Amino acid sequence: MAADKNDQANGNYKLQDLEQNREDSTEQFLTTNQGVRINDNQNSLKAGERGATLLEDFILREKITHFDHERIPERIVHARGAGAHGYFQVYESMAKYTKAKFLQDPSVKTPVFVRFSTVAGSRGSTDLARDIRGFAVKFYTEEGNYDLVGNNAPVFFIQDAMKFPDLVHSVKPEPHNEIPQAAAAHDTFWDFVSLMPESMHAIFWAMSDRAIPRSFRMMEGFGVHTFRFINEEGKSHFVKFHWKPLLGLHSVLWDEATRISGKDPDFHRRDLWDAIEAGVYPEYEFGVQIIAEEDEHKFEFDLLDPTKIIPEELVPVQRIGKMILNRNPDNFFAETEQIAFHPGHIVPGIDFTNDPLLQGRLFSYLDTQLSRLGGPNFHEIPINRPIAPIHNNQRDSQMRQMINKGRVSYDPNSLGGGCPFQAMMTEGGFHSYEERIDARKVRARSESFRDHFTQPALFYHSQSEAEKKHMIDAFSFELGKVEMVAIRQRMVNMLTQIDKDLANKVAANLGLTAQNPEQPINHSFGADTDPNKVQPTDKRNYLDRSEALSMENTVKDTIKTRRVAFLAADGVDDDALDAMKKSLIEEGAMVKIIAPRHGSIKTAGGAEVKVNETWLTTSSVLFDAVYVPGGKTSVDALADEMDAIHFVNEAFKHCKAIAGVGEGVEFIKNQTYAGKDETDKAVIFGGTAKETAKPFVASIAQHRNWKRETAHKVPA
Ligand code: HDD
Repeated sequence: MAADKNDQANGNYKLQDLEQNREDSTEQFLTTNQGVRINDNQNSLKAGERGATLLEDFILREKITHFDHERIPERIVHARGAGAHGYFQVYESMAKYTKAKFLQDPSVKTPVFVRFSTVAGSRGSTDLARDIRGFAVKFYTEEGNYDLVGNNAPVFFIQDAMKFPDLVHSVKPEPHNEIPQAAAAHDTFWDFVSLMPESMHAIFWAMSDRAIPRSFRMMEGFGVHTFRFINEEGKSHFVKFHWKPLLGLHSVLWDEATRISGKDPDFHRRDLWDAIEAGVYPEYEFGVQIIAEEDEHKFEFDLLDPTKIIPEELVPVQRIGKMILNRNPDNFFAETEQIAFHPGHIVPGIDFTNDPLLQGRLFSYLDTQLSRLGGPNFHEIPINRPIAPIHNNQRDSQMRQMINKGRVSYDPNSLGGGCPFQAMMTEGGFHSYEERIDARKVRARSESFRDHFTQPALFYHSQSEAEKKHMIDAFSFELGKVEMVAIRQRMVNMLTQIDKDLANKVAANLGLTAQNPEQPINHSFGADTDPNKVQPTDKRNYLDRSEALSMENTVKDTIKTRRVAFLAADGVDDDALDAMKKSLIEEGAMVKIIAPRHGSIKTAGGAEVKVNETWLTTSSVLFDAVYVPGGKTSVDALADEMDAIHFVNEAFKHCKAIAGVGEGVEFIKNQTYAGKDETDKAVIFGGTAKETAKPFVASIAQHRNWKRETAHKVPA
C-alpha cells in the first residue's frame, strides 16, 4: 500500500491504531479460528475414502459456517462505493468561527477515511451509472470522530426526511421485477419526481454532466445542509461545506458511460486505487461559506431548505484547508464496507440547524448501522474506532470488544469515585448550541420553502452550450425510458416552469408538446386542503448566471493521471514512442501500450517494449487520449485491424485529444474520421514526437473538444 512507511511521519494516528488489527499470513501456518494448525485443507474427514463426511469434522464445519455467514446487508442506499485513507490540514486557524480543534492548528494532520459511492445501485453495480455520488469523510480528530456525509451535488431531492423512503423506493429497481439496476430511468422514479416540484433542483444536477464524473478525483463534494460553526465564546455562524478537487471538475459523455459500464464497471474504483498506488494522491480543498447569524433572513431562499444553494456569487467559498488521500485500504470489507458514517457524529465547534432533512438524517444513520453491522458495538470495529479515548457506562451487546473494569456502570456513583466524569465545556465537553425556540408543534412546511423553480433555472442558465445539450439529451433519454406517456407529459409540463426552451426540446424528442400547467401538482406539502396553498411560488430572478455552476470554467492546466493509449505494433518508430512517452510522463500522465497481442512488441530499432493491453482487453472509453506513433510495419498492422480503427473513431466521437506522428498521421487521416476536419484543434499531427507533445498535452488538459460533438456524427 502506498505511504506505508510514512504513516508515522504523516502523524496518521489512525493508521497506527489500525496496525493492531492488521493480519499478514506471510510465512505463517494455516490455522483454525482457535489457532490450531491445519494439516489438510483439501479433504474433509470421512468414514473411509469413499464414505460420508463426519459431523465430527470441526475444521470443515468451522470453515463452512464462517463462509455461510460472510455477507452482511448492503447499505440501503450508497451500497456501491470505494474508499481511501488520508489526512486533512487546515491552512490557518478558524478560531474566529469555530472551536473545533482540527480547524485550529495548520501543523496538525487529522487522519481521514473517505468513501465515495453511487446512490441507487447495488454493491456490485456499475460505477458509471447516471447518479449523484456520495462523498463521505470521517475525520478522526483528537476530540472524537467528525463525519461530513455529503454528496457531489449541493442540493437534495426532498425537503423533509419524511419523504426519504418514498424517494428511495421510487428510484430503486421496481419491486415486481427488480428492474432496472442502478438507473433512475424508469417509471416509478419519474412518476414520483414529476409529482414533487421540490425535487427539480436536484433533478437538474442529476441530469447534468456532474452525474457522470470522469473520476472521484475530479468531482466536488458538498455538505448540502447549512450547519453551524460555534466559537469559544459560544457565538454561532451558519456554514455550508464544500470540497474542491485540485484536478478540476470533469465528466464523461453518456454514450461513453454506458460503454465503460460494460468494459470496466469498476472504472472509478480502479481509477482511485491506481492513482493512490502510483503516488499521485487525490487532493481536495475544503471550502466554507460563512453567514452571520443576523443574515439568516437576508436571502430570497431559506438557509434551512436543502434544495437550495447559496450561490458563490452571493457568499464566496473560502478555501480553508486541504485533504490528501494517500493510502488504499488493506481490506475492502474491513474498512470500506464496515465504515459507518453518521451526520450526528460531530465535535465541539460544529452543530446542526433545523433543516428538516438533516434532522431526520440524525435518526436514520445510527439506526441503519444496527441492522447493517449487527448491533450497537459497531463503533468498536477498527475503522470506526475513534483515536480519542472512549469512557462511558454503556455495556455489553453482541461482539463487545472492550473489557470494562470495575463494578460501576452507572452515573452518579460513589463506588467508582464518580468516574467517568462529565467534562466542562472548558474541558472539551460538547454543549449543544442554545438556539431560542418559541413555536407551536405542527406537521407543516414553511412558506419560505415553496420556491422550487428559481434555482434549477439558475443552474440551467449557468451551463455552457455543450452542457445544456447534454442535459437535454439526459432528460430525453431518461423520460424516453418511461413507459407511461402521462408521466412523460407531466414531467415535460413541469420543465416549462423552469425553462421553456429546454421543455420544448425535450418534448420534441419525446414526440410531445410541452404545455404550461395551470397548476403544477404538488403533494409534498401534505394534508393542507386548499390546493393553492401548497403550490410552488413563481420563478424569481436574483442572479442570471453563476460561473461556479458550470464545469466549463474548471481547472484545465494539468494532465496528471490522464490515461493515454499508444496504438502500436512490431516496427514502431523508437523516437516516436519514447519521446512522446517521456513528455507525457513528465507531465504526470499514465501511458499504456495497446498492441495486437500481449507480451512485447519489437521497435524498428530492435528494442523490446512491454505491451499493457490488447484490443481484446481494453477500449478507447477507458482512456483520455490516443496517440499513434509512426513506423511503417506498425501502422500497416493497425490499418489491418478494424479494432484499431474503431479505437480512434470512438475516441474521436467522444471528443478526446488524438495525436499522430510520422506514418501515424496517414493512418489517422486515411483510415479514421479523426483526420477529416482540419479545424479540429484536438487532433494533432506532427513530424516528430517532440514537437507534437506540447500541443497534445495542452489538448488533453482541455479534457474534451465539445465543439466536435455537434460538428460530427461518428458511427463508432
Ligand atoms: Fe444518506 C447513506 C449522503 C439524505 C439515510 N447518505 C449515505 C451515504 C452518503 C449519504 C454519502 C453513504 C455513506 C457511506 O459511504 O457509508 N444522504 C446523504 C446526503 C443527504 C442524505 C448528502 C442529503 C443532504 N440519507 C438522507 C436522508 C436519509 C438518509 C434524508 C434518511 C432519512 N443515508 C441514509 C441511510 C444510509 C445513508 C439509510 C445508508 C447506509 C448508511 O446510511 O450508513 O441511513
